[in-house]
Amino acid sequence: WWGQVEMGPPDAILGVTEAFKKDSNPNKMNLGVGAYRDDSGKPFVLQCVRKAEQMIADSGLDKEYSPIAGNAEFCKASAKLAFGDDSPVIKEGLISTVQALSGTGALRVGAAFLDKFHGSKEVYLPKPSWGNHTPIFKHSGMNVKSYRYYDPQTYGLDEAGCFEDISNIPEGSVILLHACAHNPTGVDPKPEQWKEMSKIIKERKLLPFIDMAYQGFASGDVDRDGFAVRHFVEEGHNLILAQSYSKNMGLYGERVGALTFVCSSPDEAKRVESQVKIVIRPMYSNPPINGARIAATILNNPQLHGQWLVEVKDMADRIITMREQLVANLTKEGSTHNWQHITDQIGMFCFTGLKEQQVERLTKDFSVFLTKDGRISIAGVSSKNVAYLGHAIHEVTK
Ligand code: PLP
Ligand code: TYF
Repeated sequence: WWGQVEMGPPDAILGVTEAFKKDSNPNKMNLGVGAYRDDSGKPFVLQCVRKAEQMIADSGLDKEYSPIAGNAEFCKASAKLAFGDDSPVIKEGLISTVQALSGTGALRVGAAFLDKFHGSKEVYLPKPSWGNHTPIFKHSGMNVKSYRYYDPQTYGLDEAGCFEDISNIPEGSVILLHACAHNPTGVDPKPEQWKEMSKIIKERKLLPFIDMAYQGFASGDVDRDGFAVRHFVEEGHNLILAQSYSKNMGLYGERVGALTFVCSSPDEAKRVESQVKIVIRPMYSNPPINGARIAATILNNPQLHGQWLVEVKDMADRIITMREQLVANLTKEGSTHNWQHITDQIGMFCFTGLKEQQVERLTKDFSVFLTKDGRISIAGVSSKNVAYLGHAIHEVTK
């Protein structure tokens, strides 16, 4: 039956890990996938997660199905984390939040809802955007377009191009925004630029779909990283928000996320939620229970919450230190290029500006694995291998 099925290409990001595993060089580095590693290069489980797991195990909860919309305590706490404890949209009942299969699942359900209920099928992504955004929206029946975002000349935001393109997006379209720590570029708009974007988006009557996969990971402070989301809400936008706990709680494989609709009235929020549940039911019926319990326990227990904030900041700070050490090592190697963007860019990734051929050499000659676009996951850099990486990058950029 499947004789005609052609071999598919490996995933652009996860395929890098596959190639990395096959390499026998003891100095090899996996800078492909965005997954945090501690300074000894090991996957990191947060202490607050270990404690929450223990508390959950001790409480002897059952394993019944979750409701379609997931763990209600988790949903409430997620909305508070995103919008702030005293957010009027929460108090006034203007939001509807459902648990999702992490950020990817939140985007996918949100996109399916849009395909079913939104007037426009057009969604505009920043150029470039996370590689999975295009297939997620296409798979849901949406048409994917783009707006200018990154300027390869300055390694920063193409402010004029971005504003101009957004000003020309047809009314009613959906615009996807990365709340913070833009993937893959590490370039975020400054608060003033977010304000301008909010204004233009409102004038153009666009629907913002905000993807927040890294709250806390950009600055080390979850409230600061929530600036864009909170500003858009204060400005009265009705929007959709996808949240992920993969990175900021290190819950990658637990698949913990949330999808929130900010609506015009409590009645609208209830109607929207009823339909989101109808979208979810044939997709996966209801979400898994364990990860949401862990996240809810951390968010709702003041002591664990406090510890979590410290641990998020520790992860963010280690990444910032590695950025500085990478630049220091490039300088030590004698590189004459300007590498300031490595420290200017934020979050898990650095968009190095390396060309495809240089990326190929880095992998072939030095066993440094990264995506073809020159993105490196700084989370994979440690005090032990940063000198090697500096040397390797210098060698291919001489
Ligand atoms: N959105 C962006 C921009 C991401 O970078 C990621 C993960 O890398 C996600 C969403 C979703 O990840 P997950 O499905 O693990 O929450
Ligand atoms: O590194 C990145 O950009 C992500 C990481 O289910 C990732 O693609 C990997 C697996 C997954 C979601 C995100």
